[in-house]
Amino acid sequence: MPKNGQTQQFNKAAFKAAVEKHLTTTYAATDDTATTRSWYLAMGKALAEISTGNLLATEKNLAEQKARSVNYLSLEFLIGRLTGNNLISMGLYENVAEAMEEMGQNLTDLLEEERDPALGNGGLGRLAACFMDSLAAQEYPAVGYGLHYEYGLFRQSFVDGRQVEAPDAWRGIEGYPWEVLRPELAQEVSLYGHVEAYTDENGVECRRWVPGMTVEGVAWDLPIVGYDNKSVYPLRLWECRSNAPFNLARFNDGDYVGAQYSALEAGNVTKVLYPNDNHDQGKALRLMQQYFHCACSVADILRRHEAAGNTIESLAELETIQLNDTHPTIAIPELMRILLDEYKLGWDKAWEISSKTFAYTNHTLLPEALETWSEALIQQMLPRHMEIIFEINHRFMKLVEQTWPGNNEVKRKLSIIQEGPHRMVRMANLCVVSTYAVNGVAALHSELVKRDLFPEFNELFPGRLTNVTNGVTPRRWIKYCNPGLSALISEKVGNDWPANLEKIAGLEKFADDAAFQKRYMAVKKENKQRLADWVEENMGIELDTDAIFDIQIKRLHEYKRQHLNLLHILALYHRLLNDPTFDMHPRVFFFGAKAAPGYALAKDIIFAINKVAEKVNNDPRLGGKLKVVFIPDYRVSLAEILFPAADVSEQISTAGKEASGTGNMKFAMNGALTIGTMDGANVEMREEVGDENIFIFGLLVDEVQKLKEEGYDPYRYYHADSLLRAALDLLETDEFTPGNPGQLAAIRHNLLDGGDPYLVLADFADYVKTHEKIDAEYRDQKTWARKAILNTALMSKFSSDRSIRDYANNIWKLEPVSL
Ligand code: 26M
Repeated sequence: MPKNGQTQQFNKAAFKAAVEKHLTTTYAATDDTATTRSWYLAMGKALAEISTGNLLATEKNLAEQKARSVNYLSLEFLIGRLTGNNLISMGLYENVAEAMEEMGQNLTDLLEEERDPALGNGGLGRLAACFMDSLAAQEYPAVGYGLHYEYGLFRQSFVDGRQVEAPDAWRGIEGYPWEVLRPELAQEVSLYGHVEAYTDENGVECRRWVPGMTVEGVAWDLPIVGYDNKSVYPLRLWECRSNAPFNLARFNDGDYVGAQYSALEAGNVTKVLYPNDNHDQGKALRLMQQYFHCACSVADILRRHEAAGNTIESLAELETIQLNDTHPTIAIPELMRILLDEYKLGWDKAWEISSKTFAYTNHTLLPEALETWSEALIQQMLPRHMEIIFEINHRFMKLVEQTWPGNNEVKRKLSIIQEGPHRMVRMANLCVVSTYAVNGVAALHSELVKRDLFPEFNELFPGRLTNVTNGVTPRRWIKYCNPGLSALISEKVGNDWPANLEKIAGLEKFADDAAFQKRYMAVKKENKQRLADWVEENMGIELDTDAIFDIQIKRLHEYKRQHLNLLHILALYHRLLNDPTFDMHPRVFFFGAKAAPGYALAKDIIFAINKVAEKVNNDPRLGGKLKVVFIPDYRVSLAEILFPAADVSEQISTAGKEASGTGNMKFAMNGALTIGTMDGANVEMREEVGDENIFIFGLLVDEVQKLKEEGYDPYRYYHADSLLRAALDLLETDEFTPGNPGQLAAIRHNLLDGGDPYLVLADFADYVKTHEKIDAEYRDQKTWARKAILNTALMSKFSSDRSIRDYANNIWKLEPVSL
């Protein structure tokens, strides 16, 4: 098979016939009535026919070979549009463009018809999508298990600068062309009820769950197409449907009708993705989503295992289950329940299998993001699971007693059950106790997991806590989104770099080559123009592509410090208007961010940035030097335009708070220079590119901790720094909200009287100084080009292919199986 070419047999006439067939029989359109949308849908269906065939072939081959597989359990997969990406993976981009052209259709226009499947919030969901891409590209046998939400992450618009949320019906009324229903894989899922003791036919005392009701789980598969190979793995998404006839009988016989049902209509369970990010809310319906996801997924894993003719005792040899954060933790007691109550294994055997099957990834240290569930809620919804959790904890507490005899404090700290008036189940503790591997997502983060979050667990289970640094797929985040740069890279290092990112190191030797620098910067300019065109067309703001494009795109959160960026903008505004000696290279500050709907301060920050943008963009006194653009409804498809267009990447979280970051990697690959703190994966990026090719500022983790211990006083910085004072005080005036002073004051208040929990003021001065350095260095385009090229050249570590190899070699012990 020729590599980096067409991996798919392509018969143009047959393909065109398939498109025509779907146009008429699936979408009831004729050549005359078909819209661009119907053409896109029909093309998608014709392509899905190919991928579905390969999906079934891959499934069959893996079952026959009894291959060891990973099951990636995640409540979120932020996959982004599939059509363009799958065309690239199949090696059919040009062929299909030509076929569609012959039918009078432009492929680029057709691709724009696809809505983003926004089945995730941010980093964690996008990581799951990159990992599926890398598993398939390297043919590590895998199934992704997620939820088929009817509504994905809300759509965001701004009304008078304020975020307004609207539902995201990502499938449209026609359904999503890439998804295939797998009716034969449906599962029944139980909820509520009680546990009863009984004596089995052998006279053994047993316990079993007598459910109060059941719902149905229906599987939809999305094809994850391996780049440049024939493997296609399923992303299996479960949709909840009510099985009303069965339930009605139970509802009617009186016994089972209780208040507990009133909240639930089965159709609601997978209705909508919860829009939280790094914040735990403890809502019952969310627990139901988690359990529904886990019950369907575990049952499907066991079904596959048995269908391939394997015994339950060999489960851990053939299957591993990776938990993407604690969201799918309930899969652990679910597997234990099945092993104990259905397979009738003893506790020790069941525990051995289960604890050798599960591994867990931690994505956060933020206390408010660590999930806990009320014991009472679990008891009511999943009574047998609560029993099993108690038993796990009971046995674990004995181990703690052996290790630290008589030490009740350490028991209280490590217990899976948090004591108090309302007992809570700590899901992270349950994970660490019940899995064979726990990993953080960047070197620094994993060290802090060991040192600060779970020090005693690290003593109890030496070697269990490890690191796998995150990565991103170079197929979507370079090849697909940055065709100009991709062509340039291929010319210099050959065209197999998307599957072997180590190859881009070959660019290093061109970093000082003036001709190459010119072409590299010309590509950057084109990408900036593409973004400027989008902004002009969609927001009516005109931009100068000679300006520095400075971009911060990520969820809105205090710890990510979009308000530090805002304060810097206010400082520039102040200096441009008040300091005649001050000069700066023109700059455009871009933001893209959604705030969780209940997060008031995050919404205030969005409002403030929008108000500042309104004023700044129209103030003739600034001479066009300063522009602020808040891109509405930031999502994967817009990220694909933003990353390639950046000169400067903002990665400015308080040290110790951002577990890894992944946008930081996408920017650097695409030649943006990072301004960032020593946090998350920024630390490792600095190691790769060298200190001269990244702009690091701010307090280090230990300095942050020390300052907090000593008693941090934000007013000290306010009084000592007149520029900071000017910036903060602007928030109290009506400068940006004419006639309404104080509309932006909540941010100032949070920073000064609210104690500035993320040390924005402490890092402000260094941040400003570092931006001055950026301003100066940008003026020397040769040096800048050299640094940008080196960033692209030295990012190979951050391919998600490398992350997946780390998981496969160090945790999963998984071998590729090629089709
Ligand atoms: C919580 C409760 C209810 C509903 C949803 C949630 C929830 C959803 C997503 C909580 C956290 C969620 O995601 C957290 C996240 O995205 N973390 C990021 O993970 C990335 C991948 O590892 C890291 O790069 C980021 O640093 C980390 O913040």
